[in-house]
Amino acid sequence: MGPVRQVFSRWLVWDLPAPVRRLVVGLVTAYGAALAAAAALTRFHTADLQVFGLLLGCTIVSIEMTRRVGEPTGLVRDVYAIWDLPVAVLLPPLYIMLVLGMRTGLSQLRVRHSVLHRRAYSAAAVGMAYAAASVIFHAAEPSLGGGSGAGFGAFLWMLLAAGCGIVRLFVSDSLLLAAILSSHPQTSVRAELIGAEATLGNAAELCLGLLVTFAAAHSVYVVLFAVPLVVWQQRSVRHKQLAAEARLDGKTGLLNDPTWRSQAAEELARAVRTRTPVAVGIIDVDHFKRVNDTYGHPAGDAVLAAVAATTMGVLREGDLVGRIGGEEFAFLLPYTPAVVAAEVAERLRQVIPQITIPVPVPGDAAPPSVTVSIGVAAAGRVTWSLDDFLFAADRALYAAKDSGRNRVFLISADTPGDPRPSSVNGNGSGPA
Ligand code: GH3
Ligand code: MG
Ligand code: MG
Repeated sequence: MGPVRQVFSRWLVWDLPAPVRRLVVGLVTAYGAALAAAAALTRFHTADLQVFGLLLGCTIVSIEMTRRVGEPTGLVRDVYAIWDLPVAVLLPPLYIMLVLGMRTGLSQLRVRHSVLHRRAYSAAAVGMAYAAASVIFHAAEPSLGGGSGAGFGAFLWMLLAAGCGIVRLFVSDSLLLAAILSSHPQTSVRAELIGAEATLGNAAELCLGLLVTFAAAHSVYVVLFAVPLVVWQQRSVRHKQLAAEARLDGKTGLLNDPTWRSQAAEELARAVRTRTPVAVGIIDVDHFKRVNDTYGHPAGDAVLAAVAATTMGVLREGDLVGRIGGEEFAFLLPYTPAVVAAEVAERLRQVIPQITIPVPVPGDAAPPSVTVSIGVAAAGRVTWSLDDFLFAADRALYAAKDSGRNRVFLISADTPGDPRPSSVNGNGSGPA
């Protein structure tokens, strides 16, 4: 294989399911076309190039001074809008599109080698959004009359810039959401996009961006005073993201094993104090090795992510879900008696085989689908430790596997004895 083919084969975009591939290729191509059109339409002025050079320099310094902090692998949040907004507002759209392209290249080379199509898509999404904001700003600015001058006129000018910043955020988040949801339909990104913390972060970033824009409109070198502020802000945002990410399992987004155990132990201590019932369950995917053998490891990973997302969807907000092994997941249900825990596990057992997994399928094979076996250990009054619960749930899981898989088995601390099939609806819990 020649070097060009090698590069292209690493561009994993070709492995994506068709709708996601169309979205990625479509947006990146449209971005290239918009960039070419903007380049053809832009009249270059020395003053513009000076502002562009200075703000681009600030961006590069900010990246270089924070790159050792690293970059999280999920939805990446940063504070570069503080440098982007002035470029979009003060200069023709071409410049912000160039900044996005250059920053993406620099992040890829200097911070973290990420999957190329993901970086390209993000850059195109944010770049298109800024280009739209820039076009709107330049179209509306003349009607304000006074420019960024002073007094109330300046306030109106800032309001227009703020409006464009909000348009940018809305367009880029919508495009990112479209890609996330078309590749992982079950993903919940509400907290990351519109949670309280995210909204406050966006507001702070926008306001700082507006102040820098106003300063740059009056005297461009003043923006240098914002450099330490942006570096400091970027570091703290990244630290927070990385600390949160270290608690999660990278493949599924669930709590990882140590985090799940420590939070589960806290929940158990609380259940002992408040004398409330608790149930702990272990889910094991049936014959998972066959999925890997038939469809390949990446498809296996997609199945794990889909099972995790579905489990999160079925359980309630306060329930704890973690990935405790390769294809094993654990859940803890606070305030939940045995009979309800069995119902919840039964719902999972029935829902998981219905998941459609968005992966390319070899030849005319059927898309992957899996069943699960679940062992549940429940206690009305908690006297067991977490290890006791897990040991009991594991025994119940083995009993479920032994009796043919695709079943829920239950052990109750209140009625000692061997694991028994949970008898939701009085039918016994197993395949029809
Ligand atoms: P059983 O019904 O008895 O549980 O059979 P099984 O095939 O699910 O169980 P087994 O323990 O034999 O195999 C588990 C497989 O899970 C083997 C391992 O390669 C695979 N696995 C573990 N972690 C991962 C992962 O992160 N990704 C993928 N794709 N496969 C994984
Ligand atoms: Mg297993
Ligand atoms: Mg298994």
